Amino acid sequence: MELRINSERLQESLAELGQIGTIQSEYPGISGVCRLALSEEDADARRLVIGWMKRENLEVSIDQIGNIYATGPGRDNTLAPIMSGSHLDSVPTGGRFDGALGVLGAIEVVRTLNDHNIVTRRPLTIAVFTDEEGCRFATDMLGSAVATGRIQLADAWRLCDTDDISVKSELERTGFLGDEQVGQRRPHAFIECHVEQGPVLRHEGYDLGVVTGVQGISWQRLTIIGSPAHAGTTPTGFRRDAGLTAAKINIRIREMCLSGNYGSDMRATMGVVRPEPGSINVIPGRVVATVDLRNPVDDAMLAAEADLREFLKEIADIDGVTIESEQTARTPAVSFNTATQATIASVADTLSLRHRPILAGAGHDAQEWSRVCPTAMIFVPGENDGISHNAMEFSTPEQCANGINVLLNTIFTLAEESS
Ligand code: HGY
Ligand code: MN
Ligand code: MN
Repeated sequence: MELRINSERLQESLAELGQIGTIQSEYPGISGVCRLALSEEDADARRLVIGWMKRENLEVSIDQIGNIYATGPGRDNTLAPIMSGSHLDSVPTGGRFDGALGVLGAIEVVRTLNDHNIVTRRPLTIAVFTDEEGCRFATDMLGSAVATGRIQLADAWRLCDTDDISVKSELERTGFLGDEQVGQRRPHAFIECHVEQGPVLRHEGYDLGVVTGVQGISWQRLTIIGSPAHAGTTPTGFRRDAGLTAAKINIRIREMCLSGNYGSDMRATMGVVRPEPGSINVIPGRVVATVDLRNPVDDAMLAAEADLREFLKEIADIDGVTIESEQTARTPAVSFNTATQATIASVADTLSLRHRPILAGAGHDAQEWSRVCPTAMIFVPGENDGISHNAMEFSTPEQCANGINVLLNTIFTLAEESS
């Protein structure tokens, strides 16, 4: 039996959630969201979603890193649940679908099963994970990484934002410092539906992507120390210009990508460049800059990191500055469970939806859960070349419904598995 979701209801939920932390974009009439992890906006979004979970008679529990788990009973509650979910936090210029589609889609799955009075064999858990984006507290997938043992709770609690406000104090302030002990949950399987955040599916005419895995991620924060000096009186030869060094590093990471020496898919971004004192007539004496490297091949990532380390030493000498590097996130490339992928593909076939295997360019909570249980993802195409981390992020109601219908029927299939 193929079930179908209530697409209008899903769209209403996406629209209502999209009102929380809404920001106007530079595009007339297009709004995005800014819901930084554990901000008031993130907390409001969490409270809205918990209300919807309780309306479906799900039992809600919050763990010590603020992850939210909402569970509905199965026919056999001795069996491990099927878990599905994603995140509600966003980047500062976020779209309405990144993370939200996975959370609201999982809620729509439960709503649809309840509409039909269907109780699956296994219990179902919907999850909302804390600080997936990593923009505010400097490391990504924080909630999932703690729940699956990659990051220790105490280390996570200690992380601070640029105002020196800690994760733990924000969990307390927002009321999401839960008492469920982290690391206890081991679902039978984890499925996440997410927007592709890229152009491939839309351009190639596919309805959805069966995600094969996630590429490796390496984040570092650089602190470049030169000396502030007068922009007018300081001869070029006397300068120790941290801003110039940051620019050279940015050019170098682009050259590394274009060189082909680290594979054809390496990507590098200097997303943060904060010169100090930031005055037009002062040579920057200090710059905080971030480097985000992505590579689907672990050896190539290691080579890129090593070569960048060498370059930093060289350029520090040449420019007369010092460069401190702090690794803030590092995850290897991940492959998802092939049997779980096959279930998604077969469900998509049953629903006559065109699909292809696709590697995730972005990091996702599913990458963490893939270490502890069979895990896979469903990608939904996006309009506007699949742009994301941008208010123009948009997937049509039909694209969303296709993805969540596959999520629904995949969960329904997996929930009947005995082992
Ligand atoms: O940065 C990422 O890949 C994800 O959006 N957190
Ligand atoms: Mn996301
Ligand atoms: Mn994102």
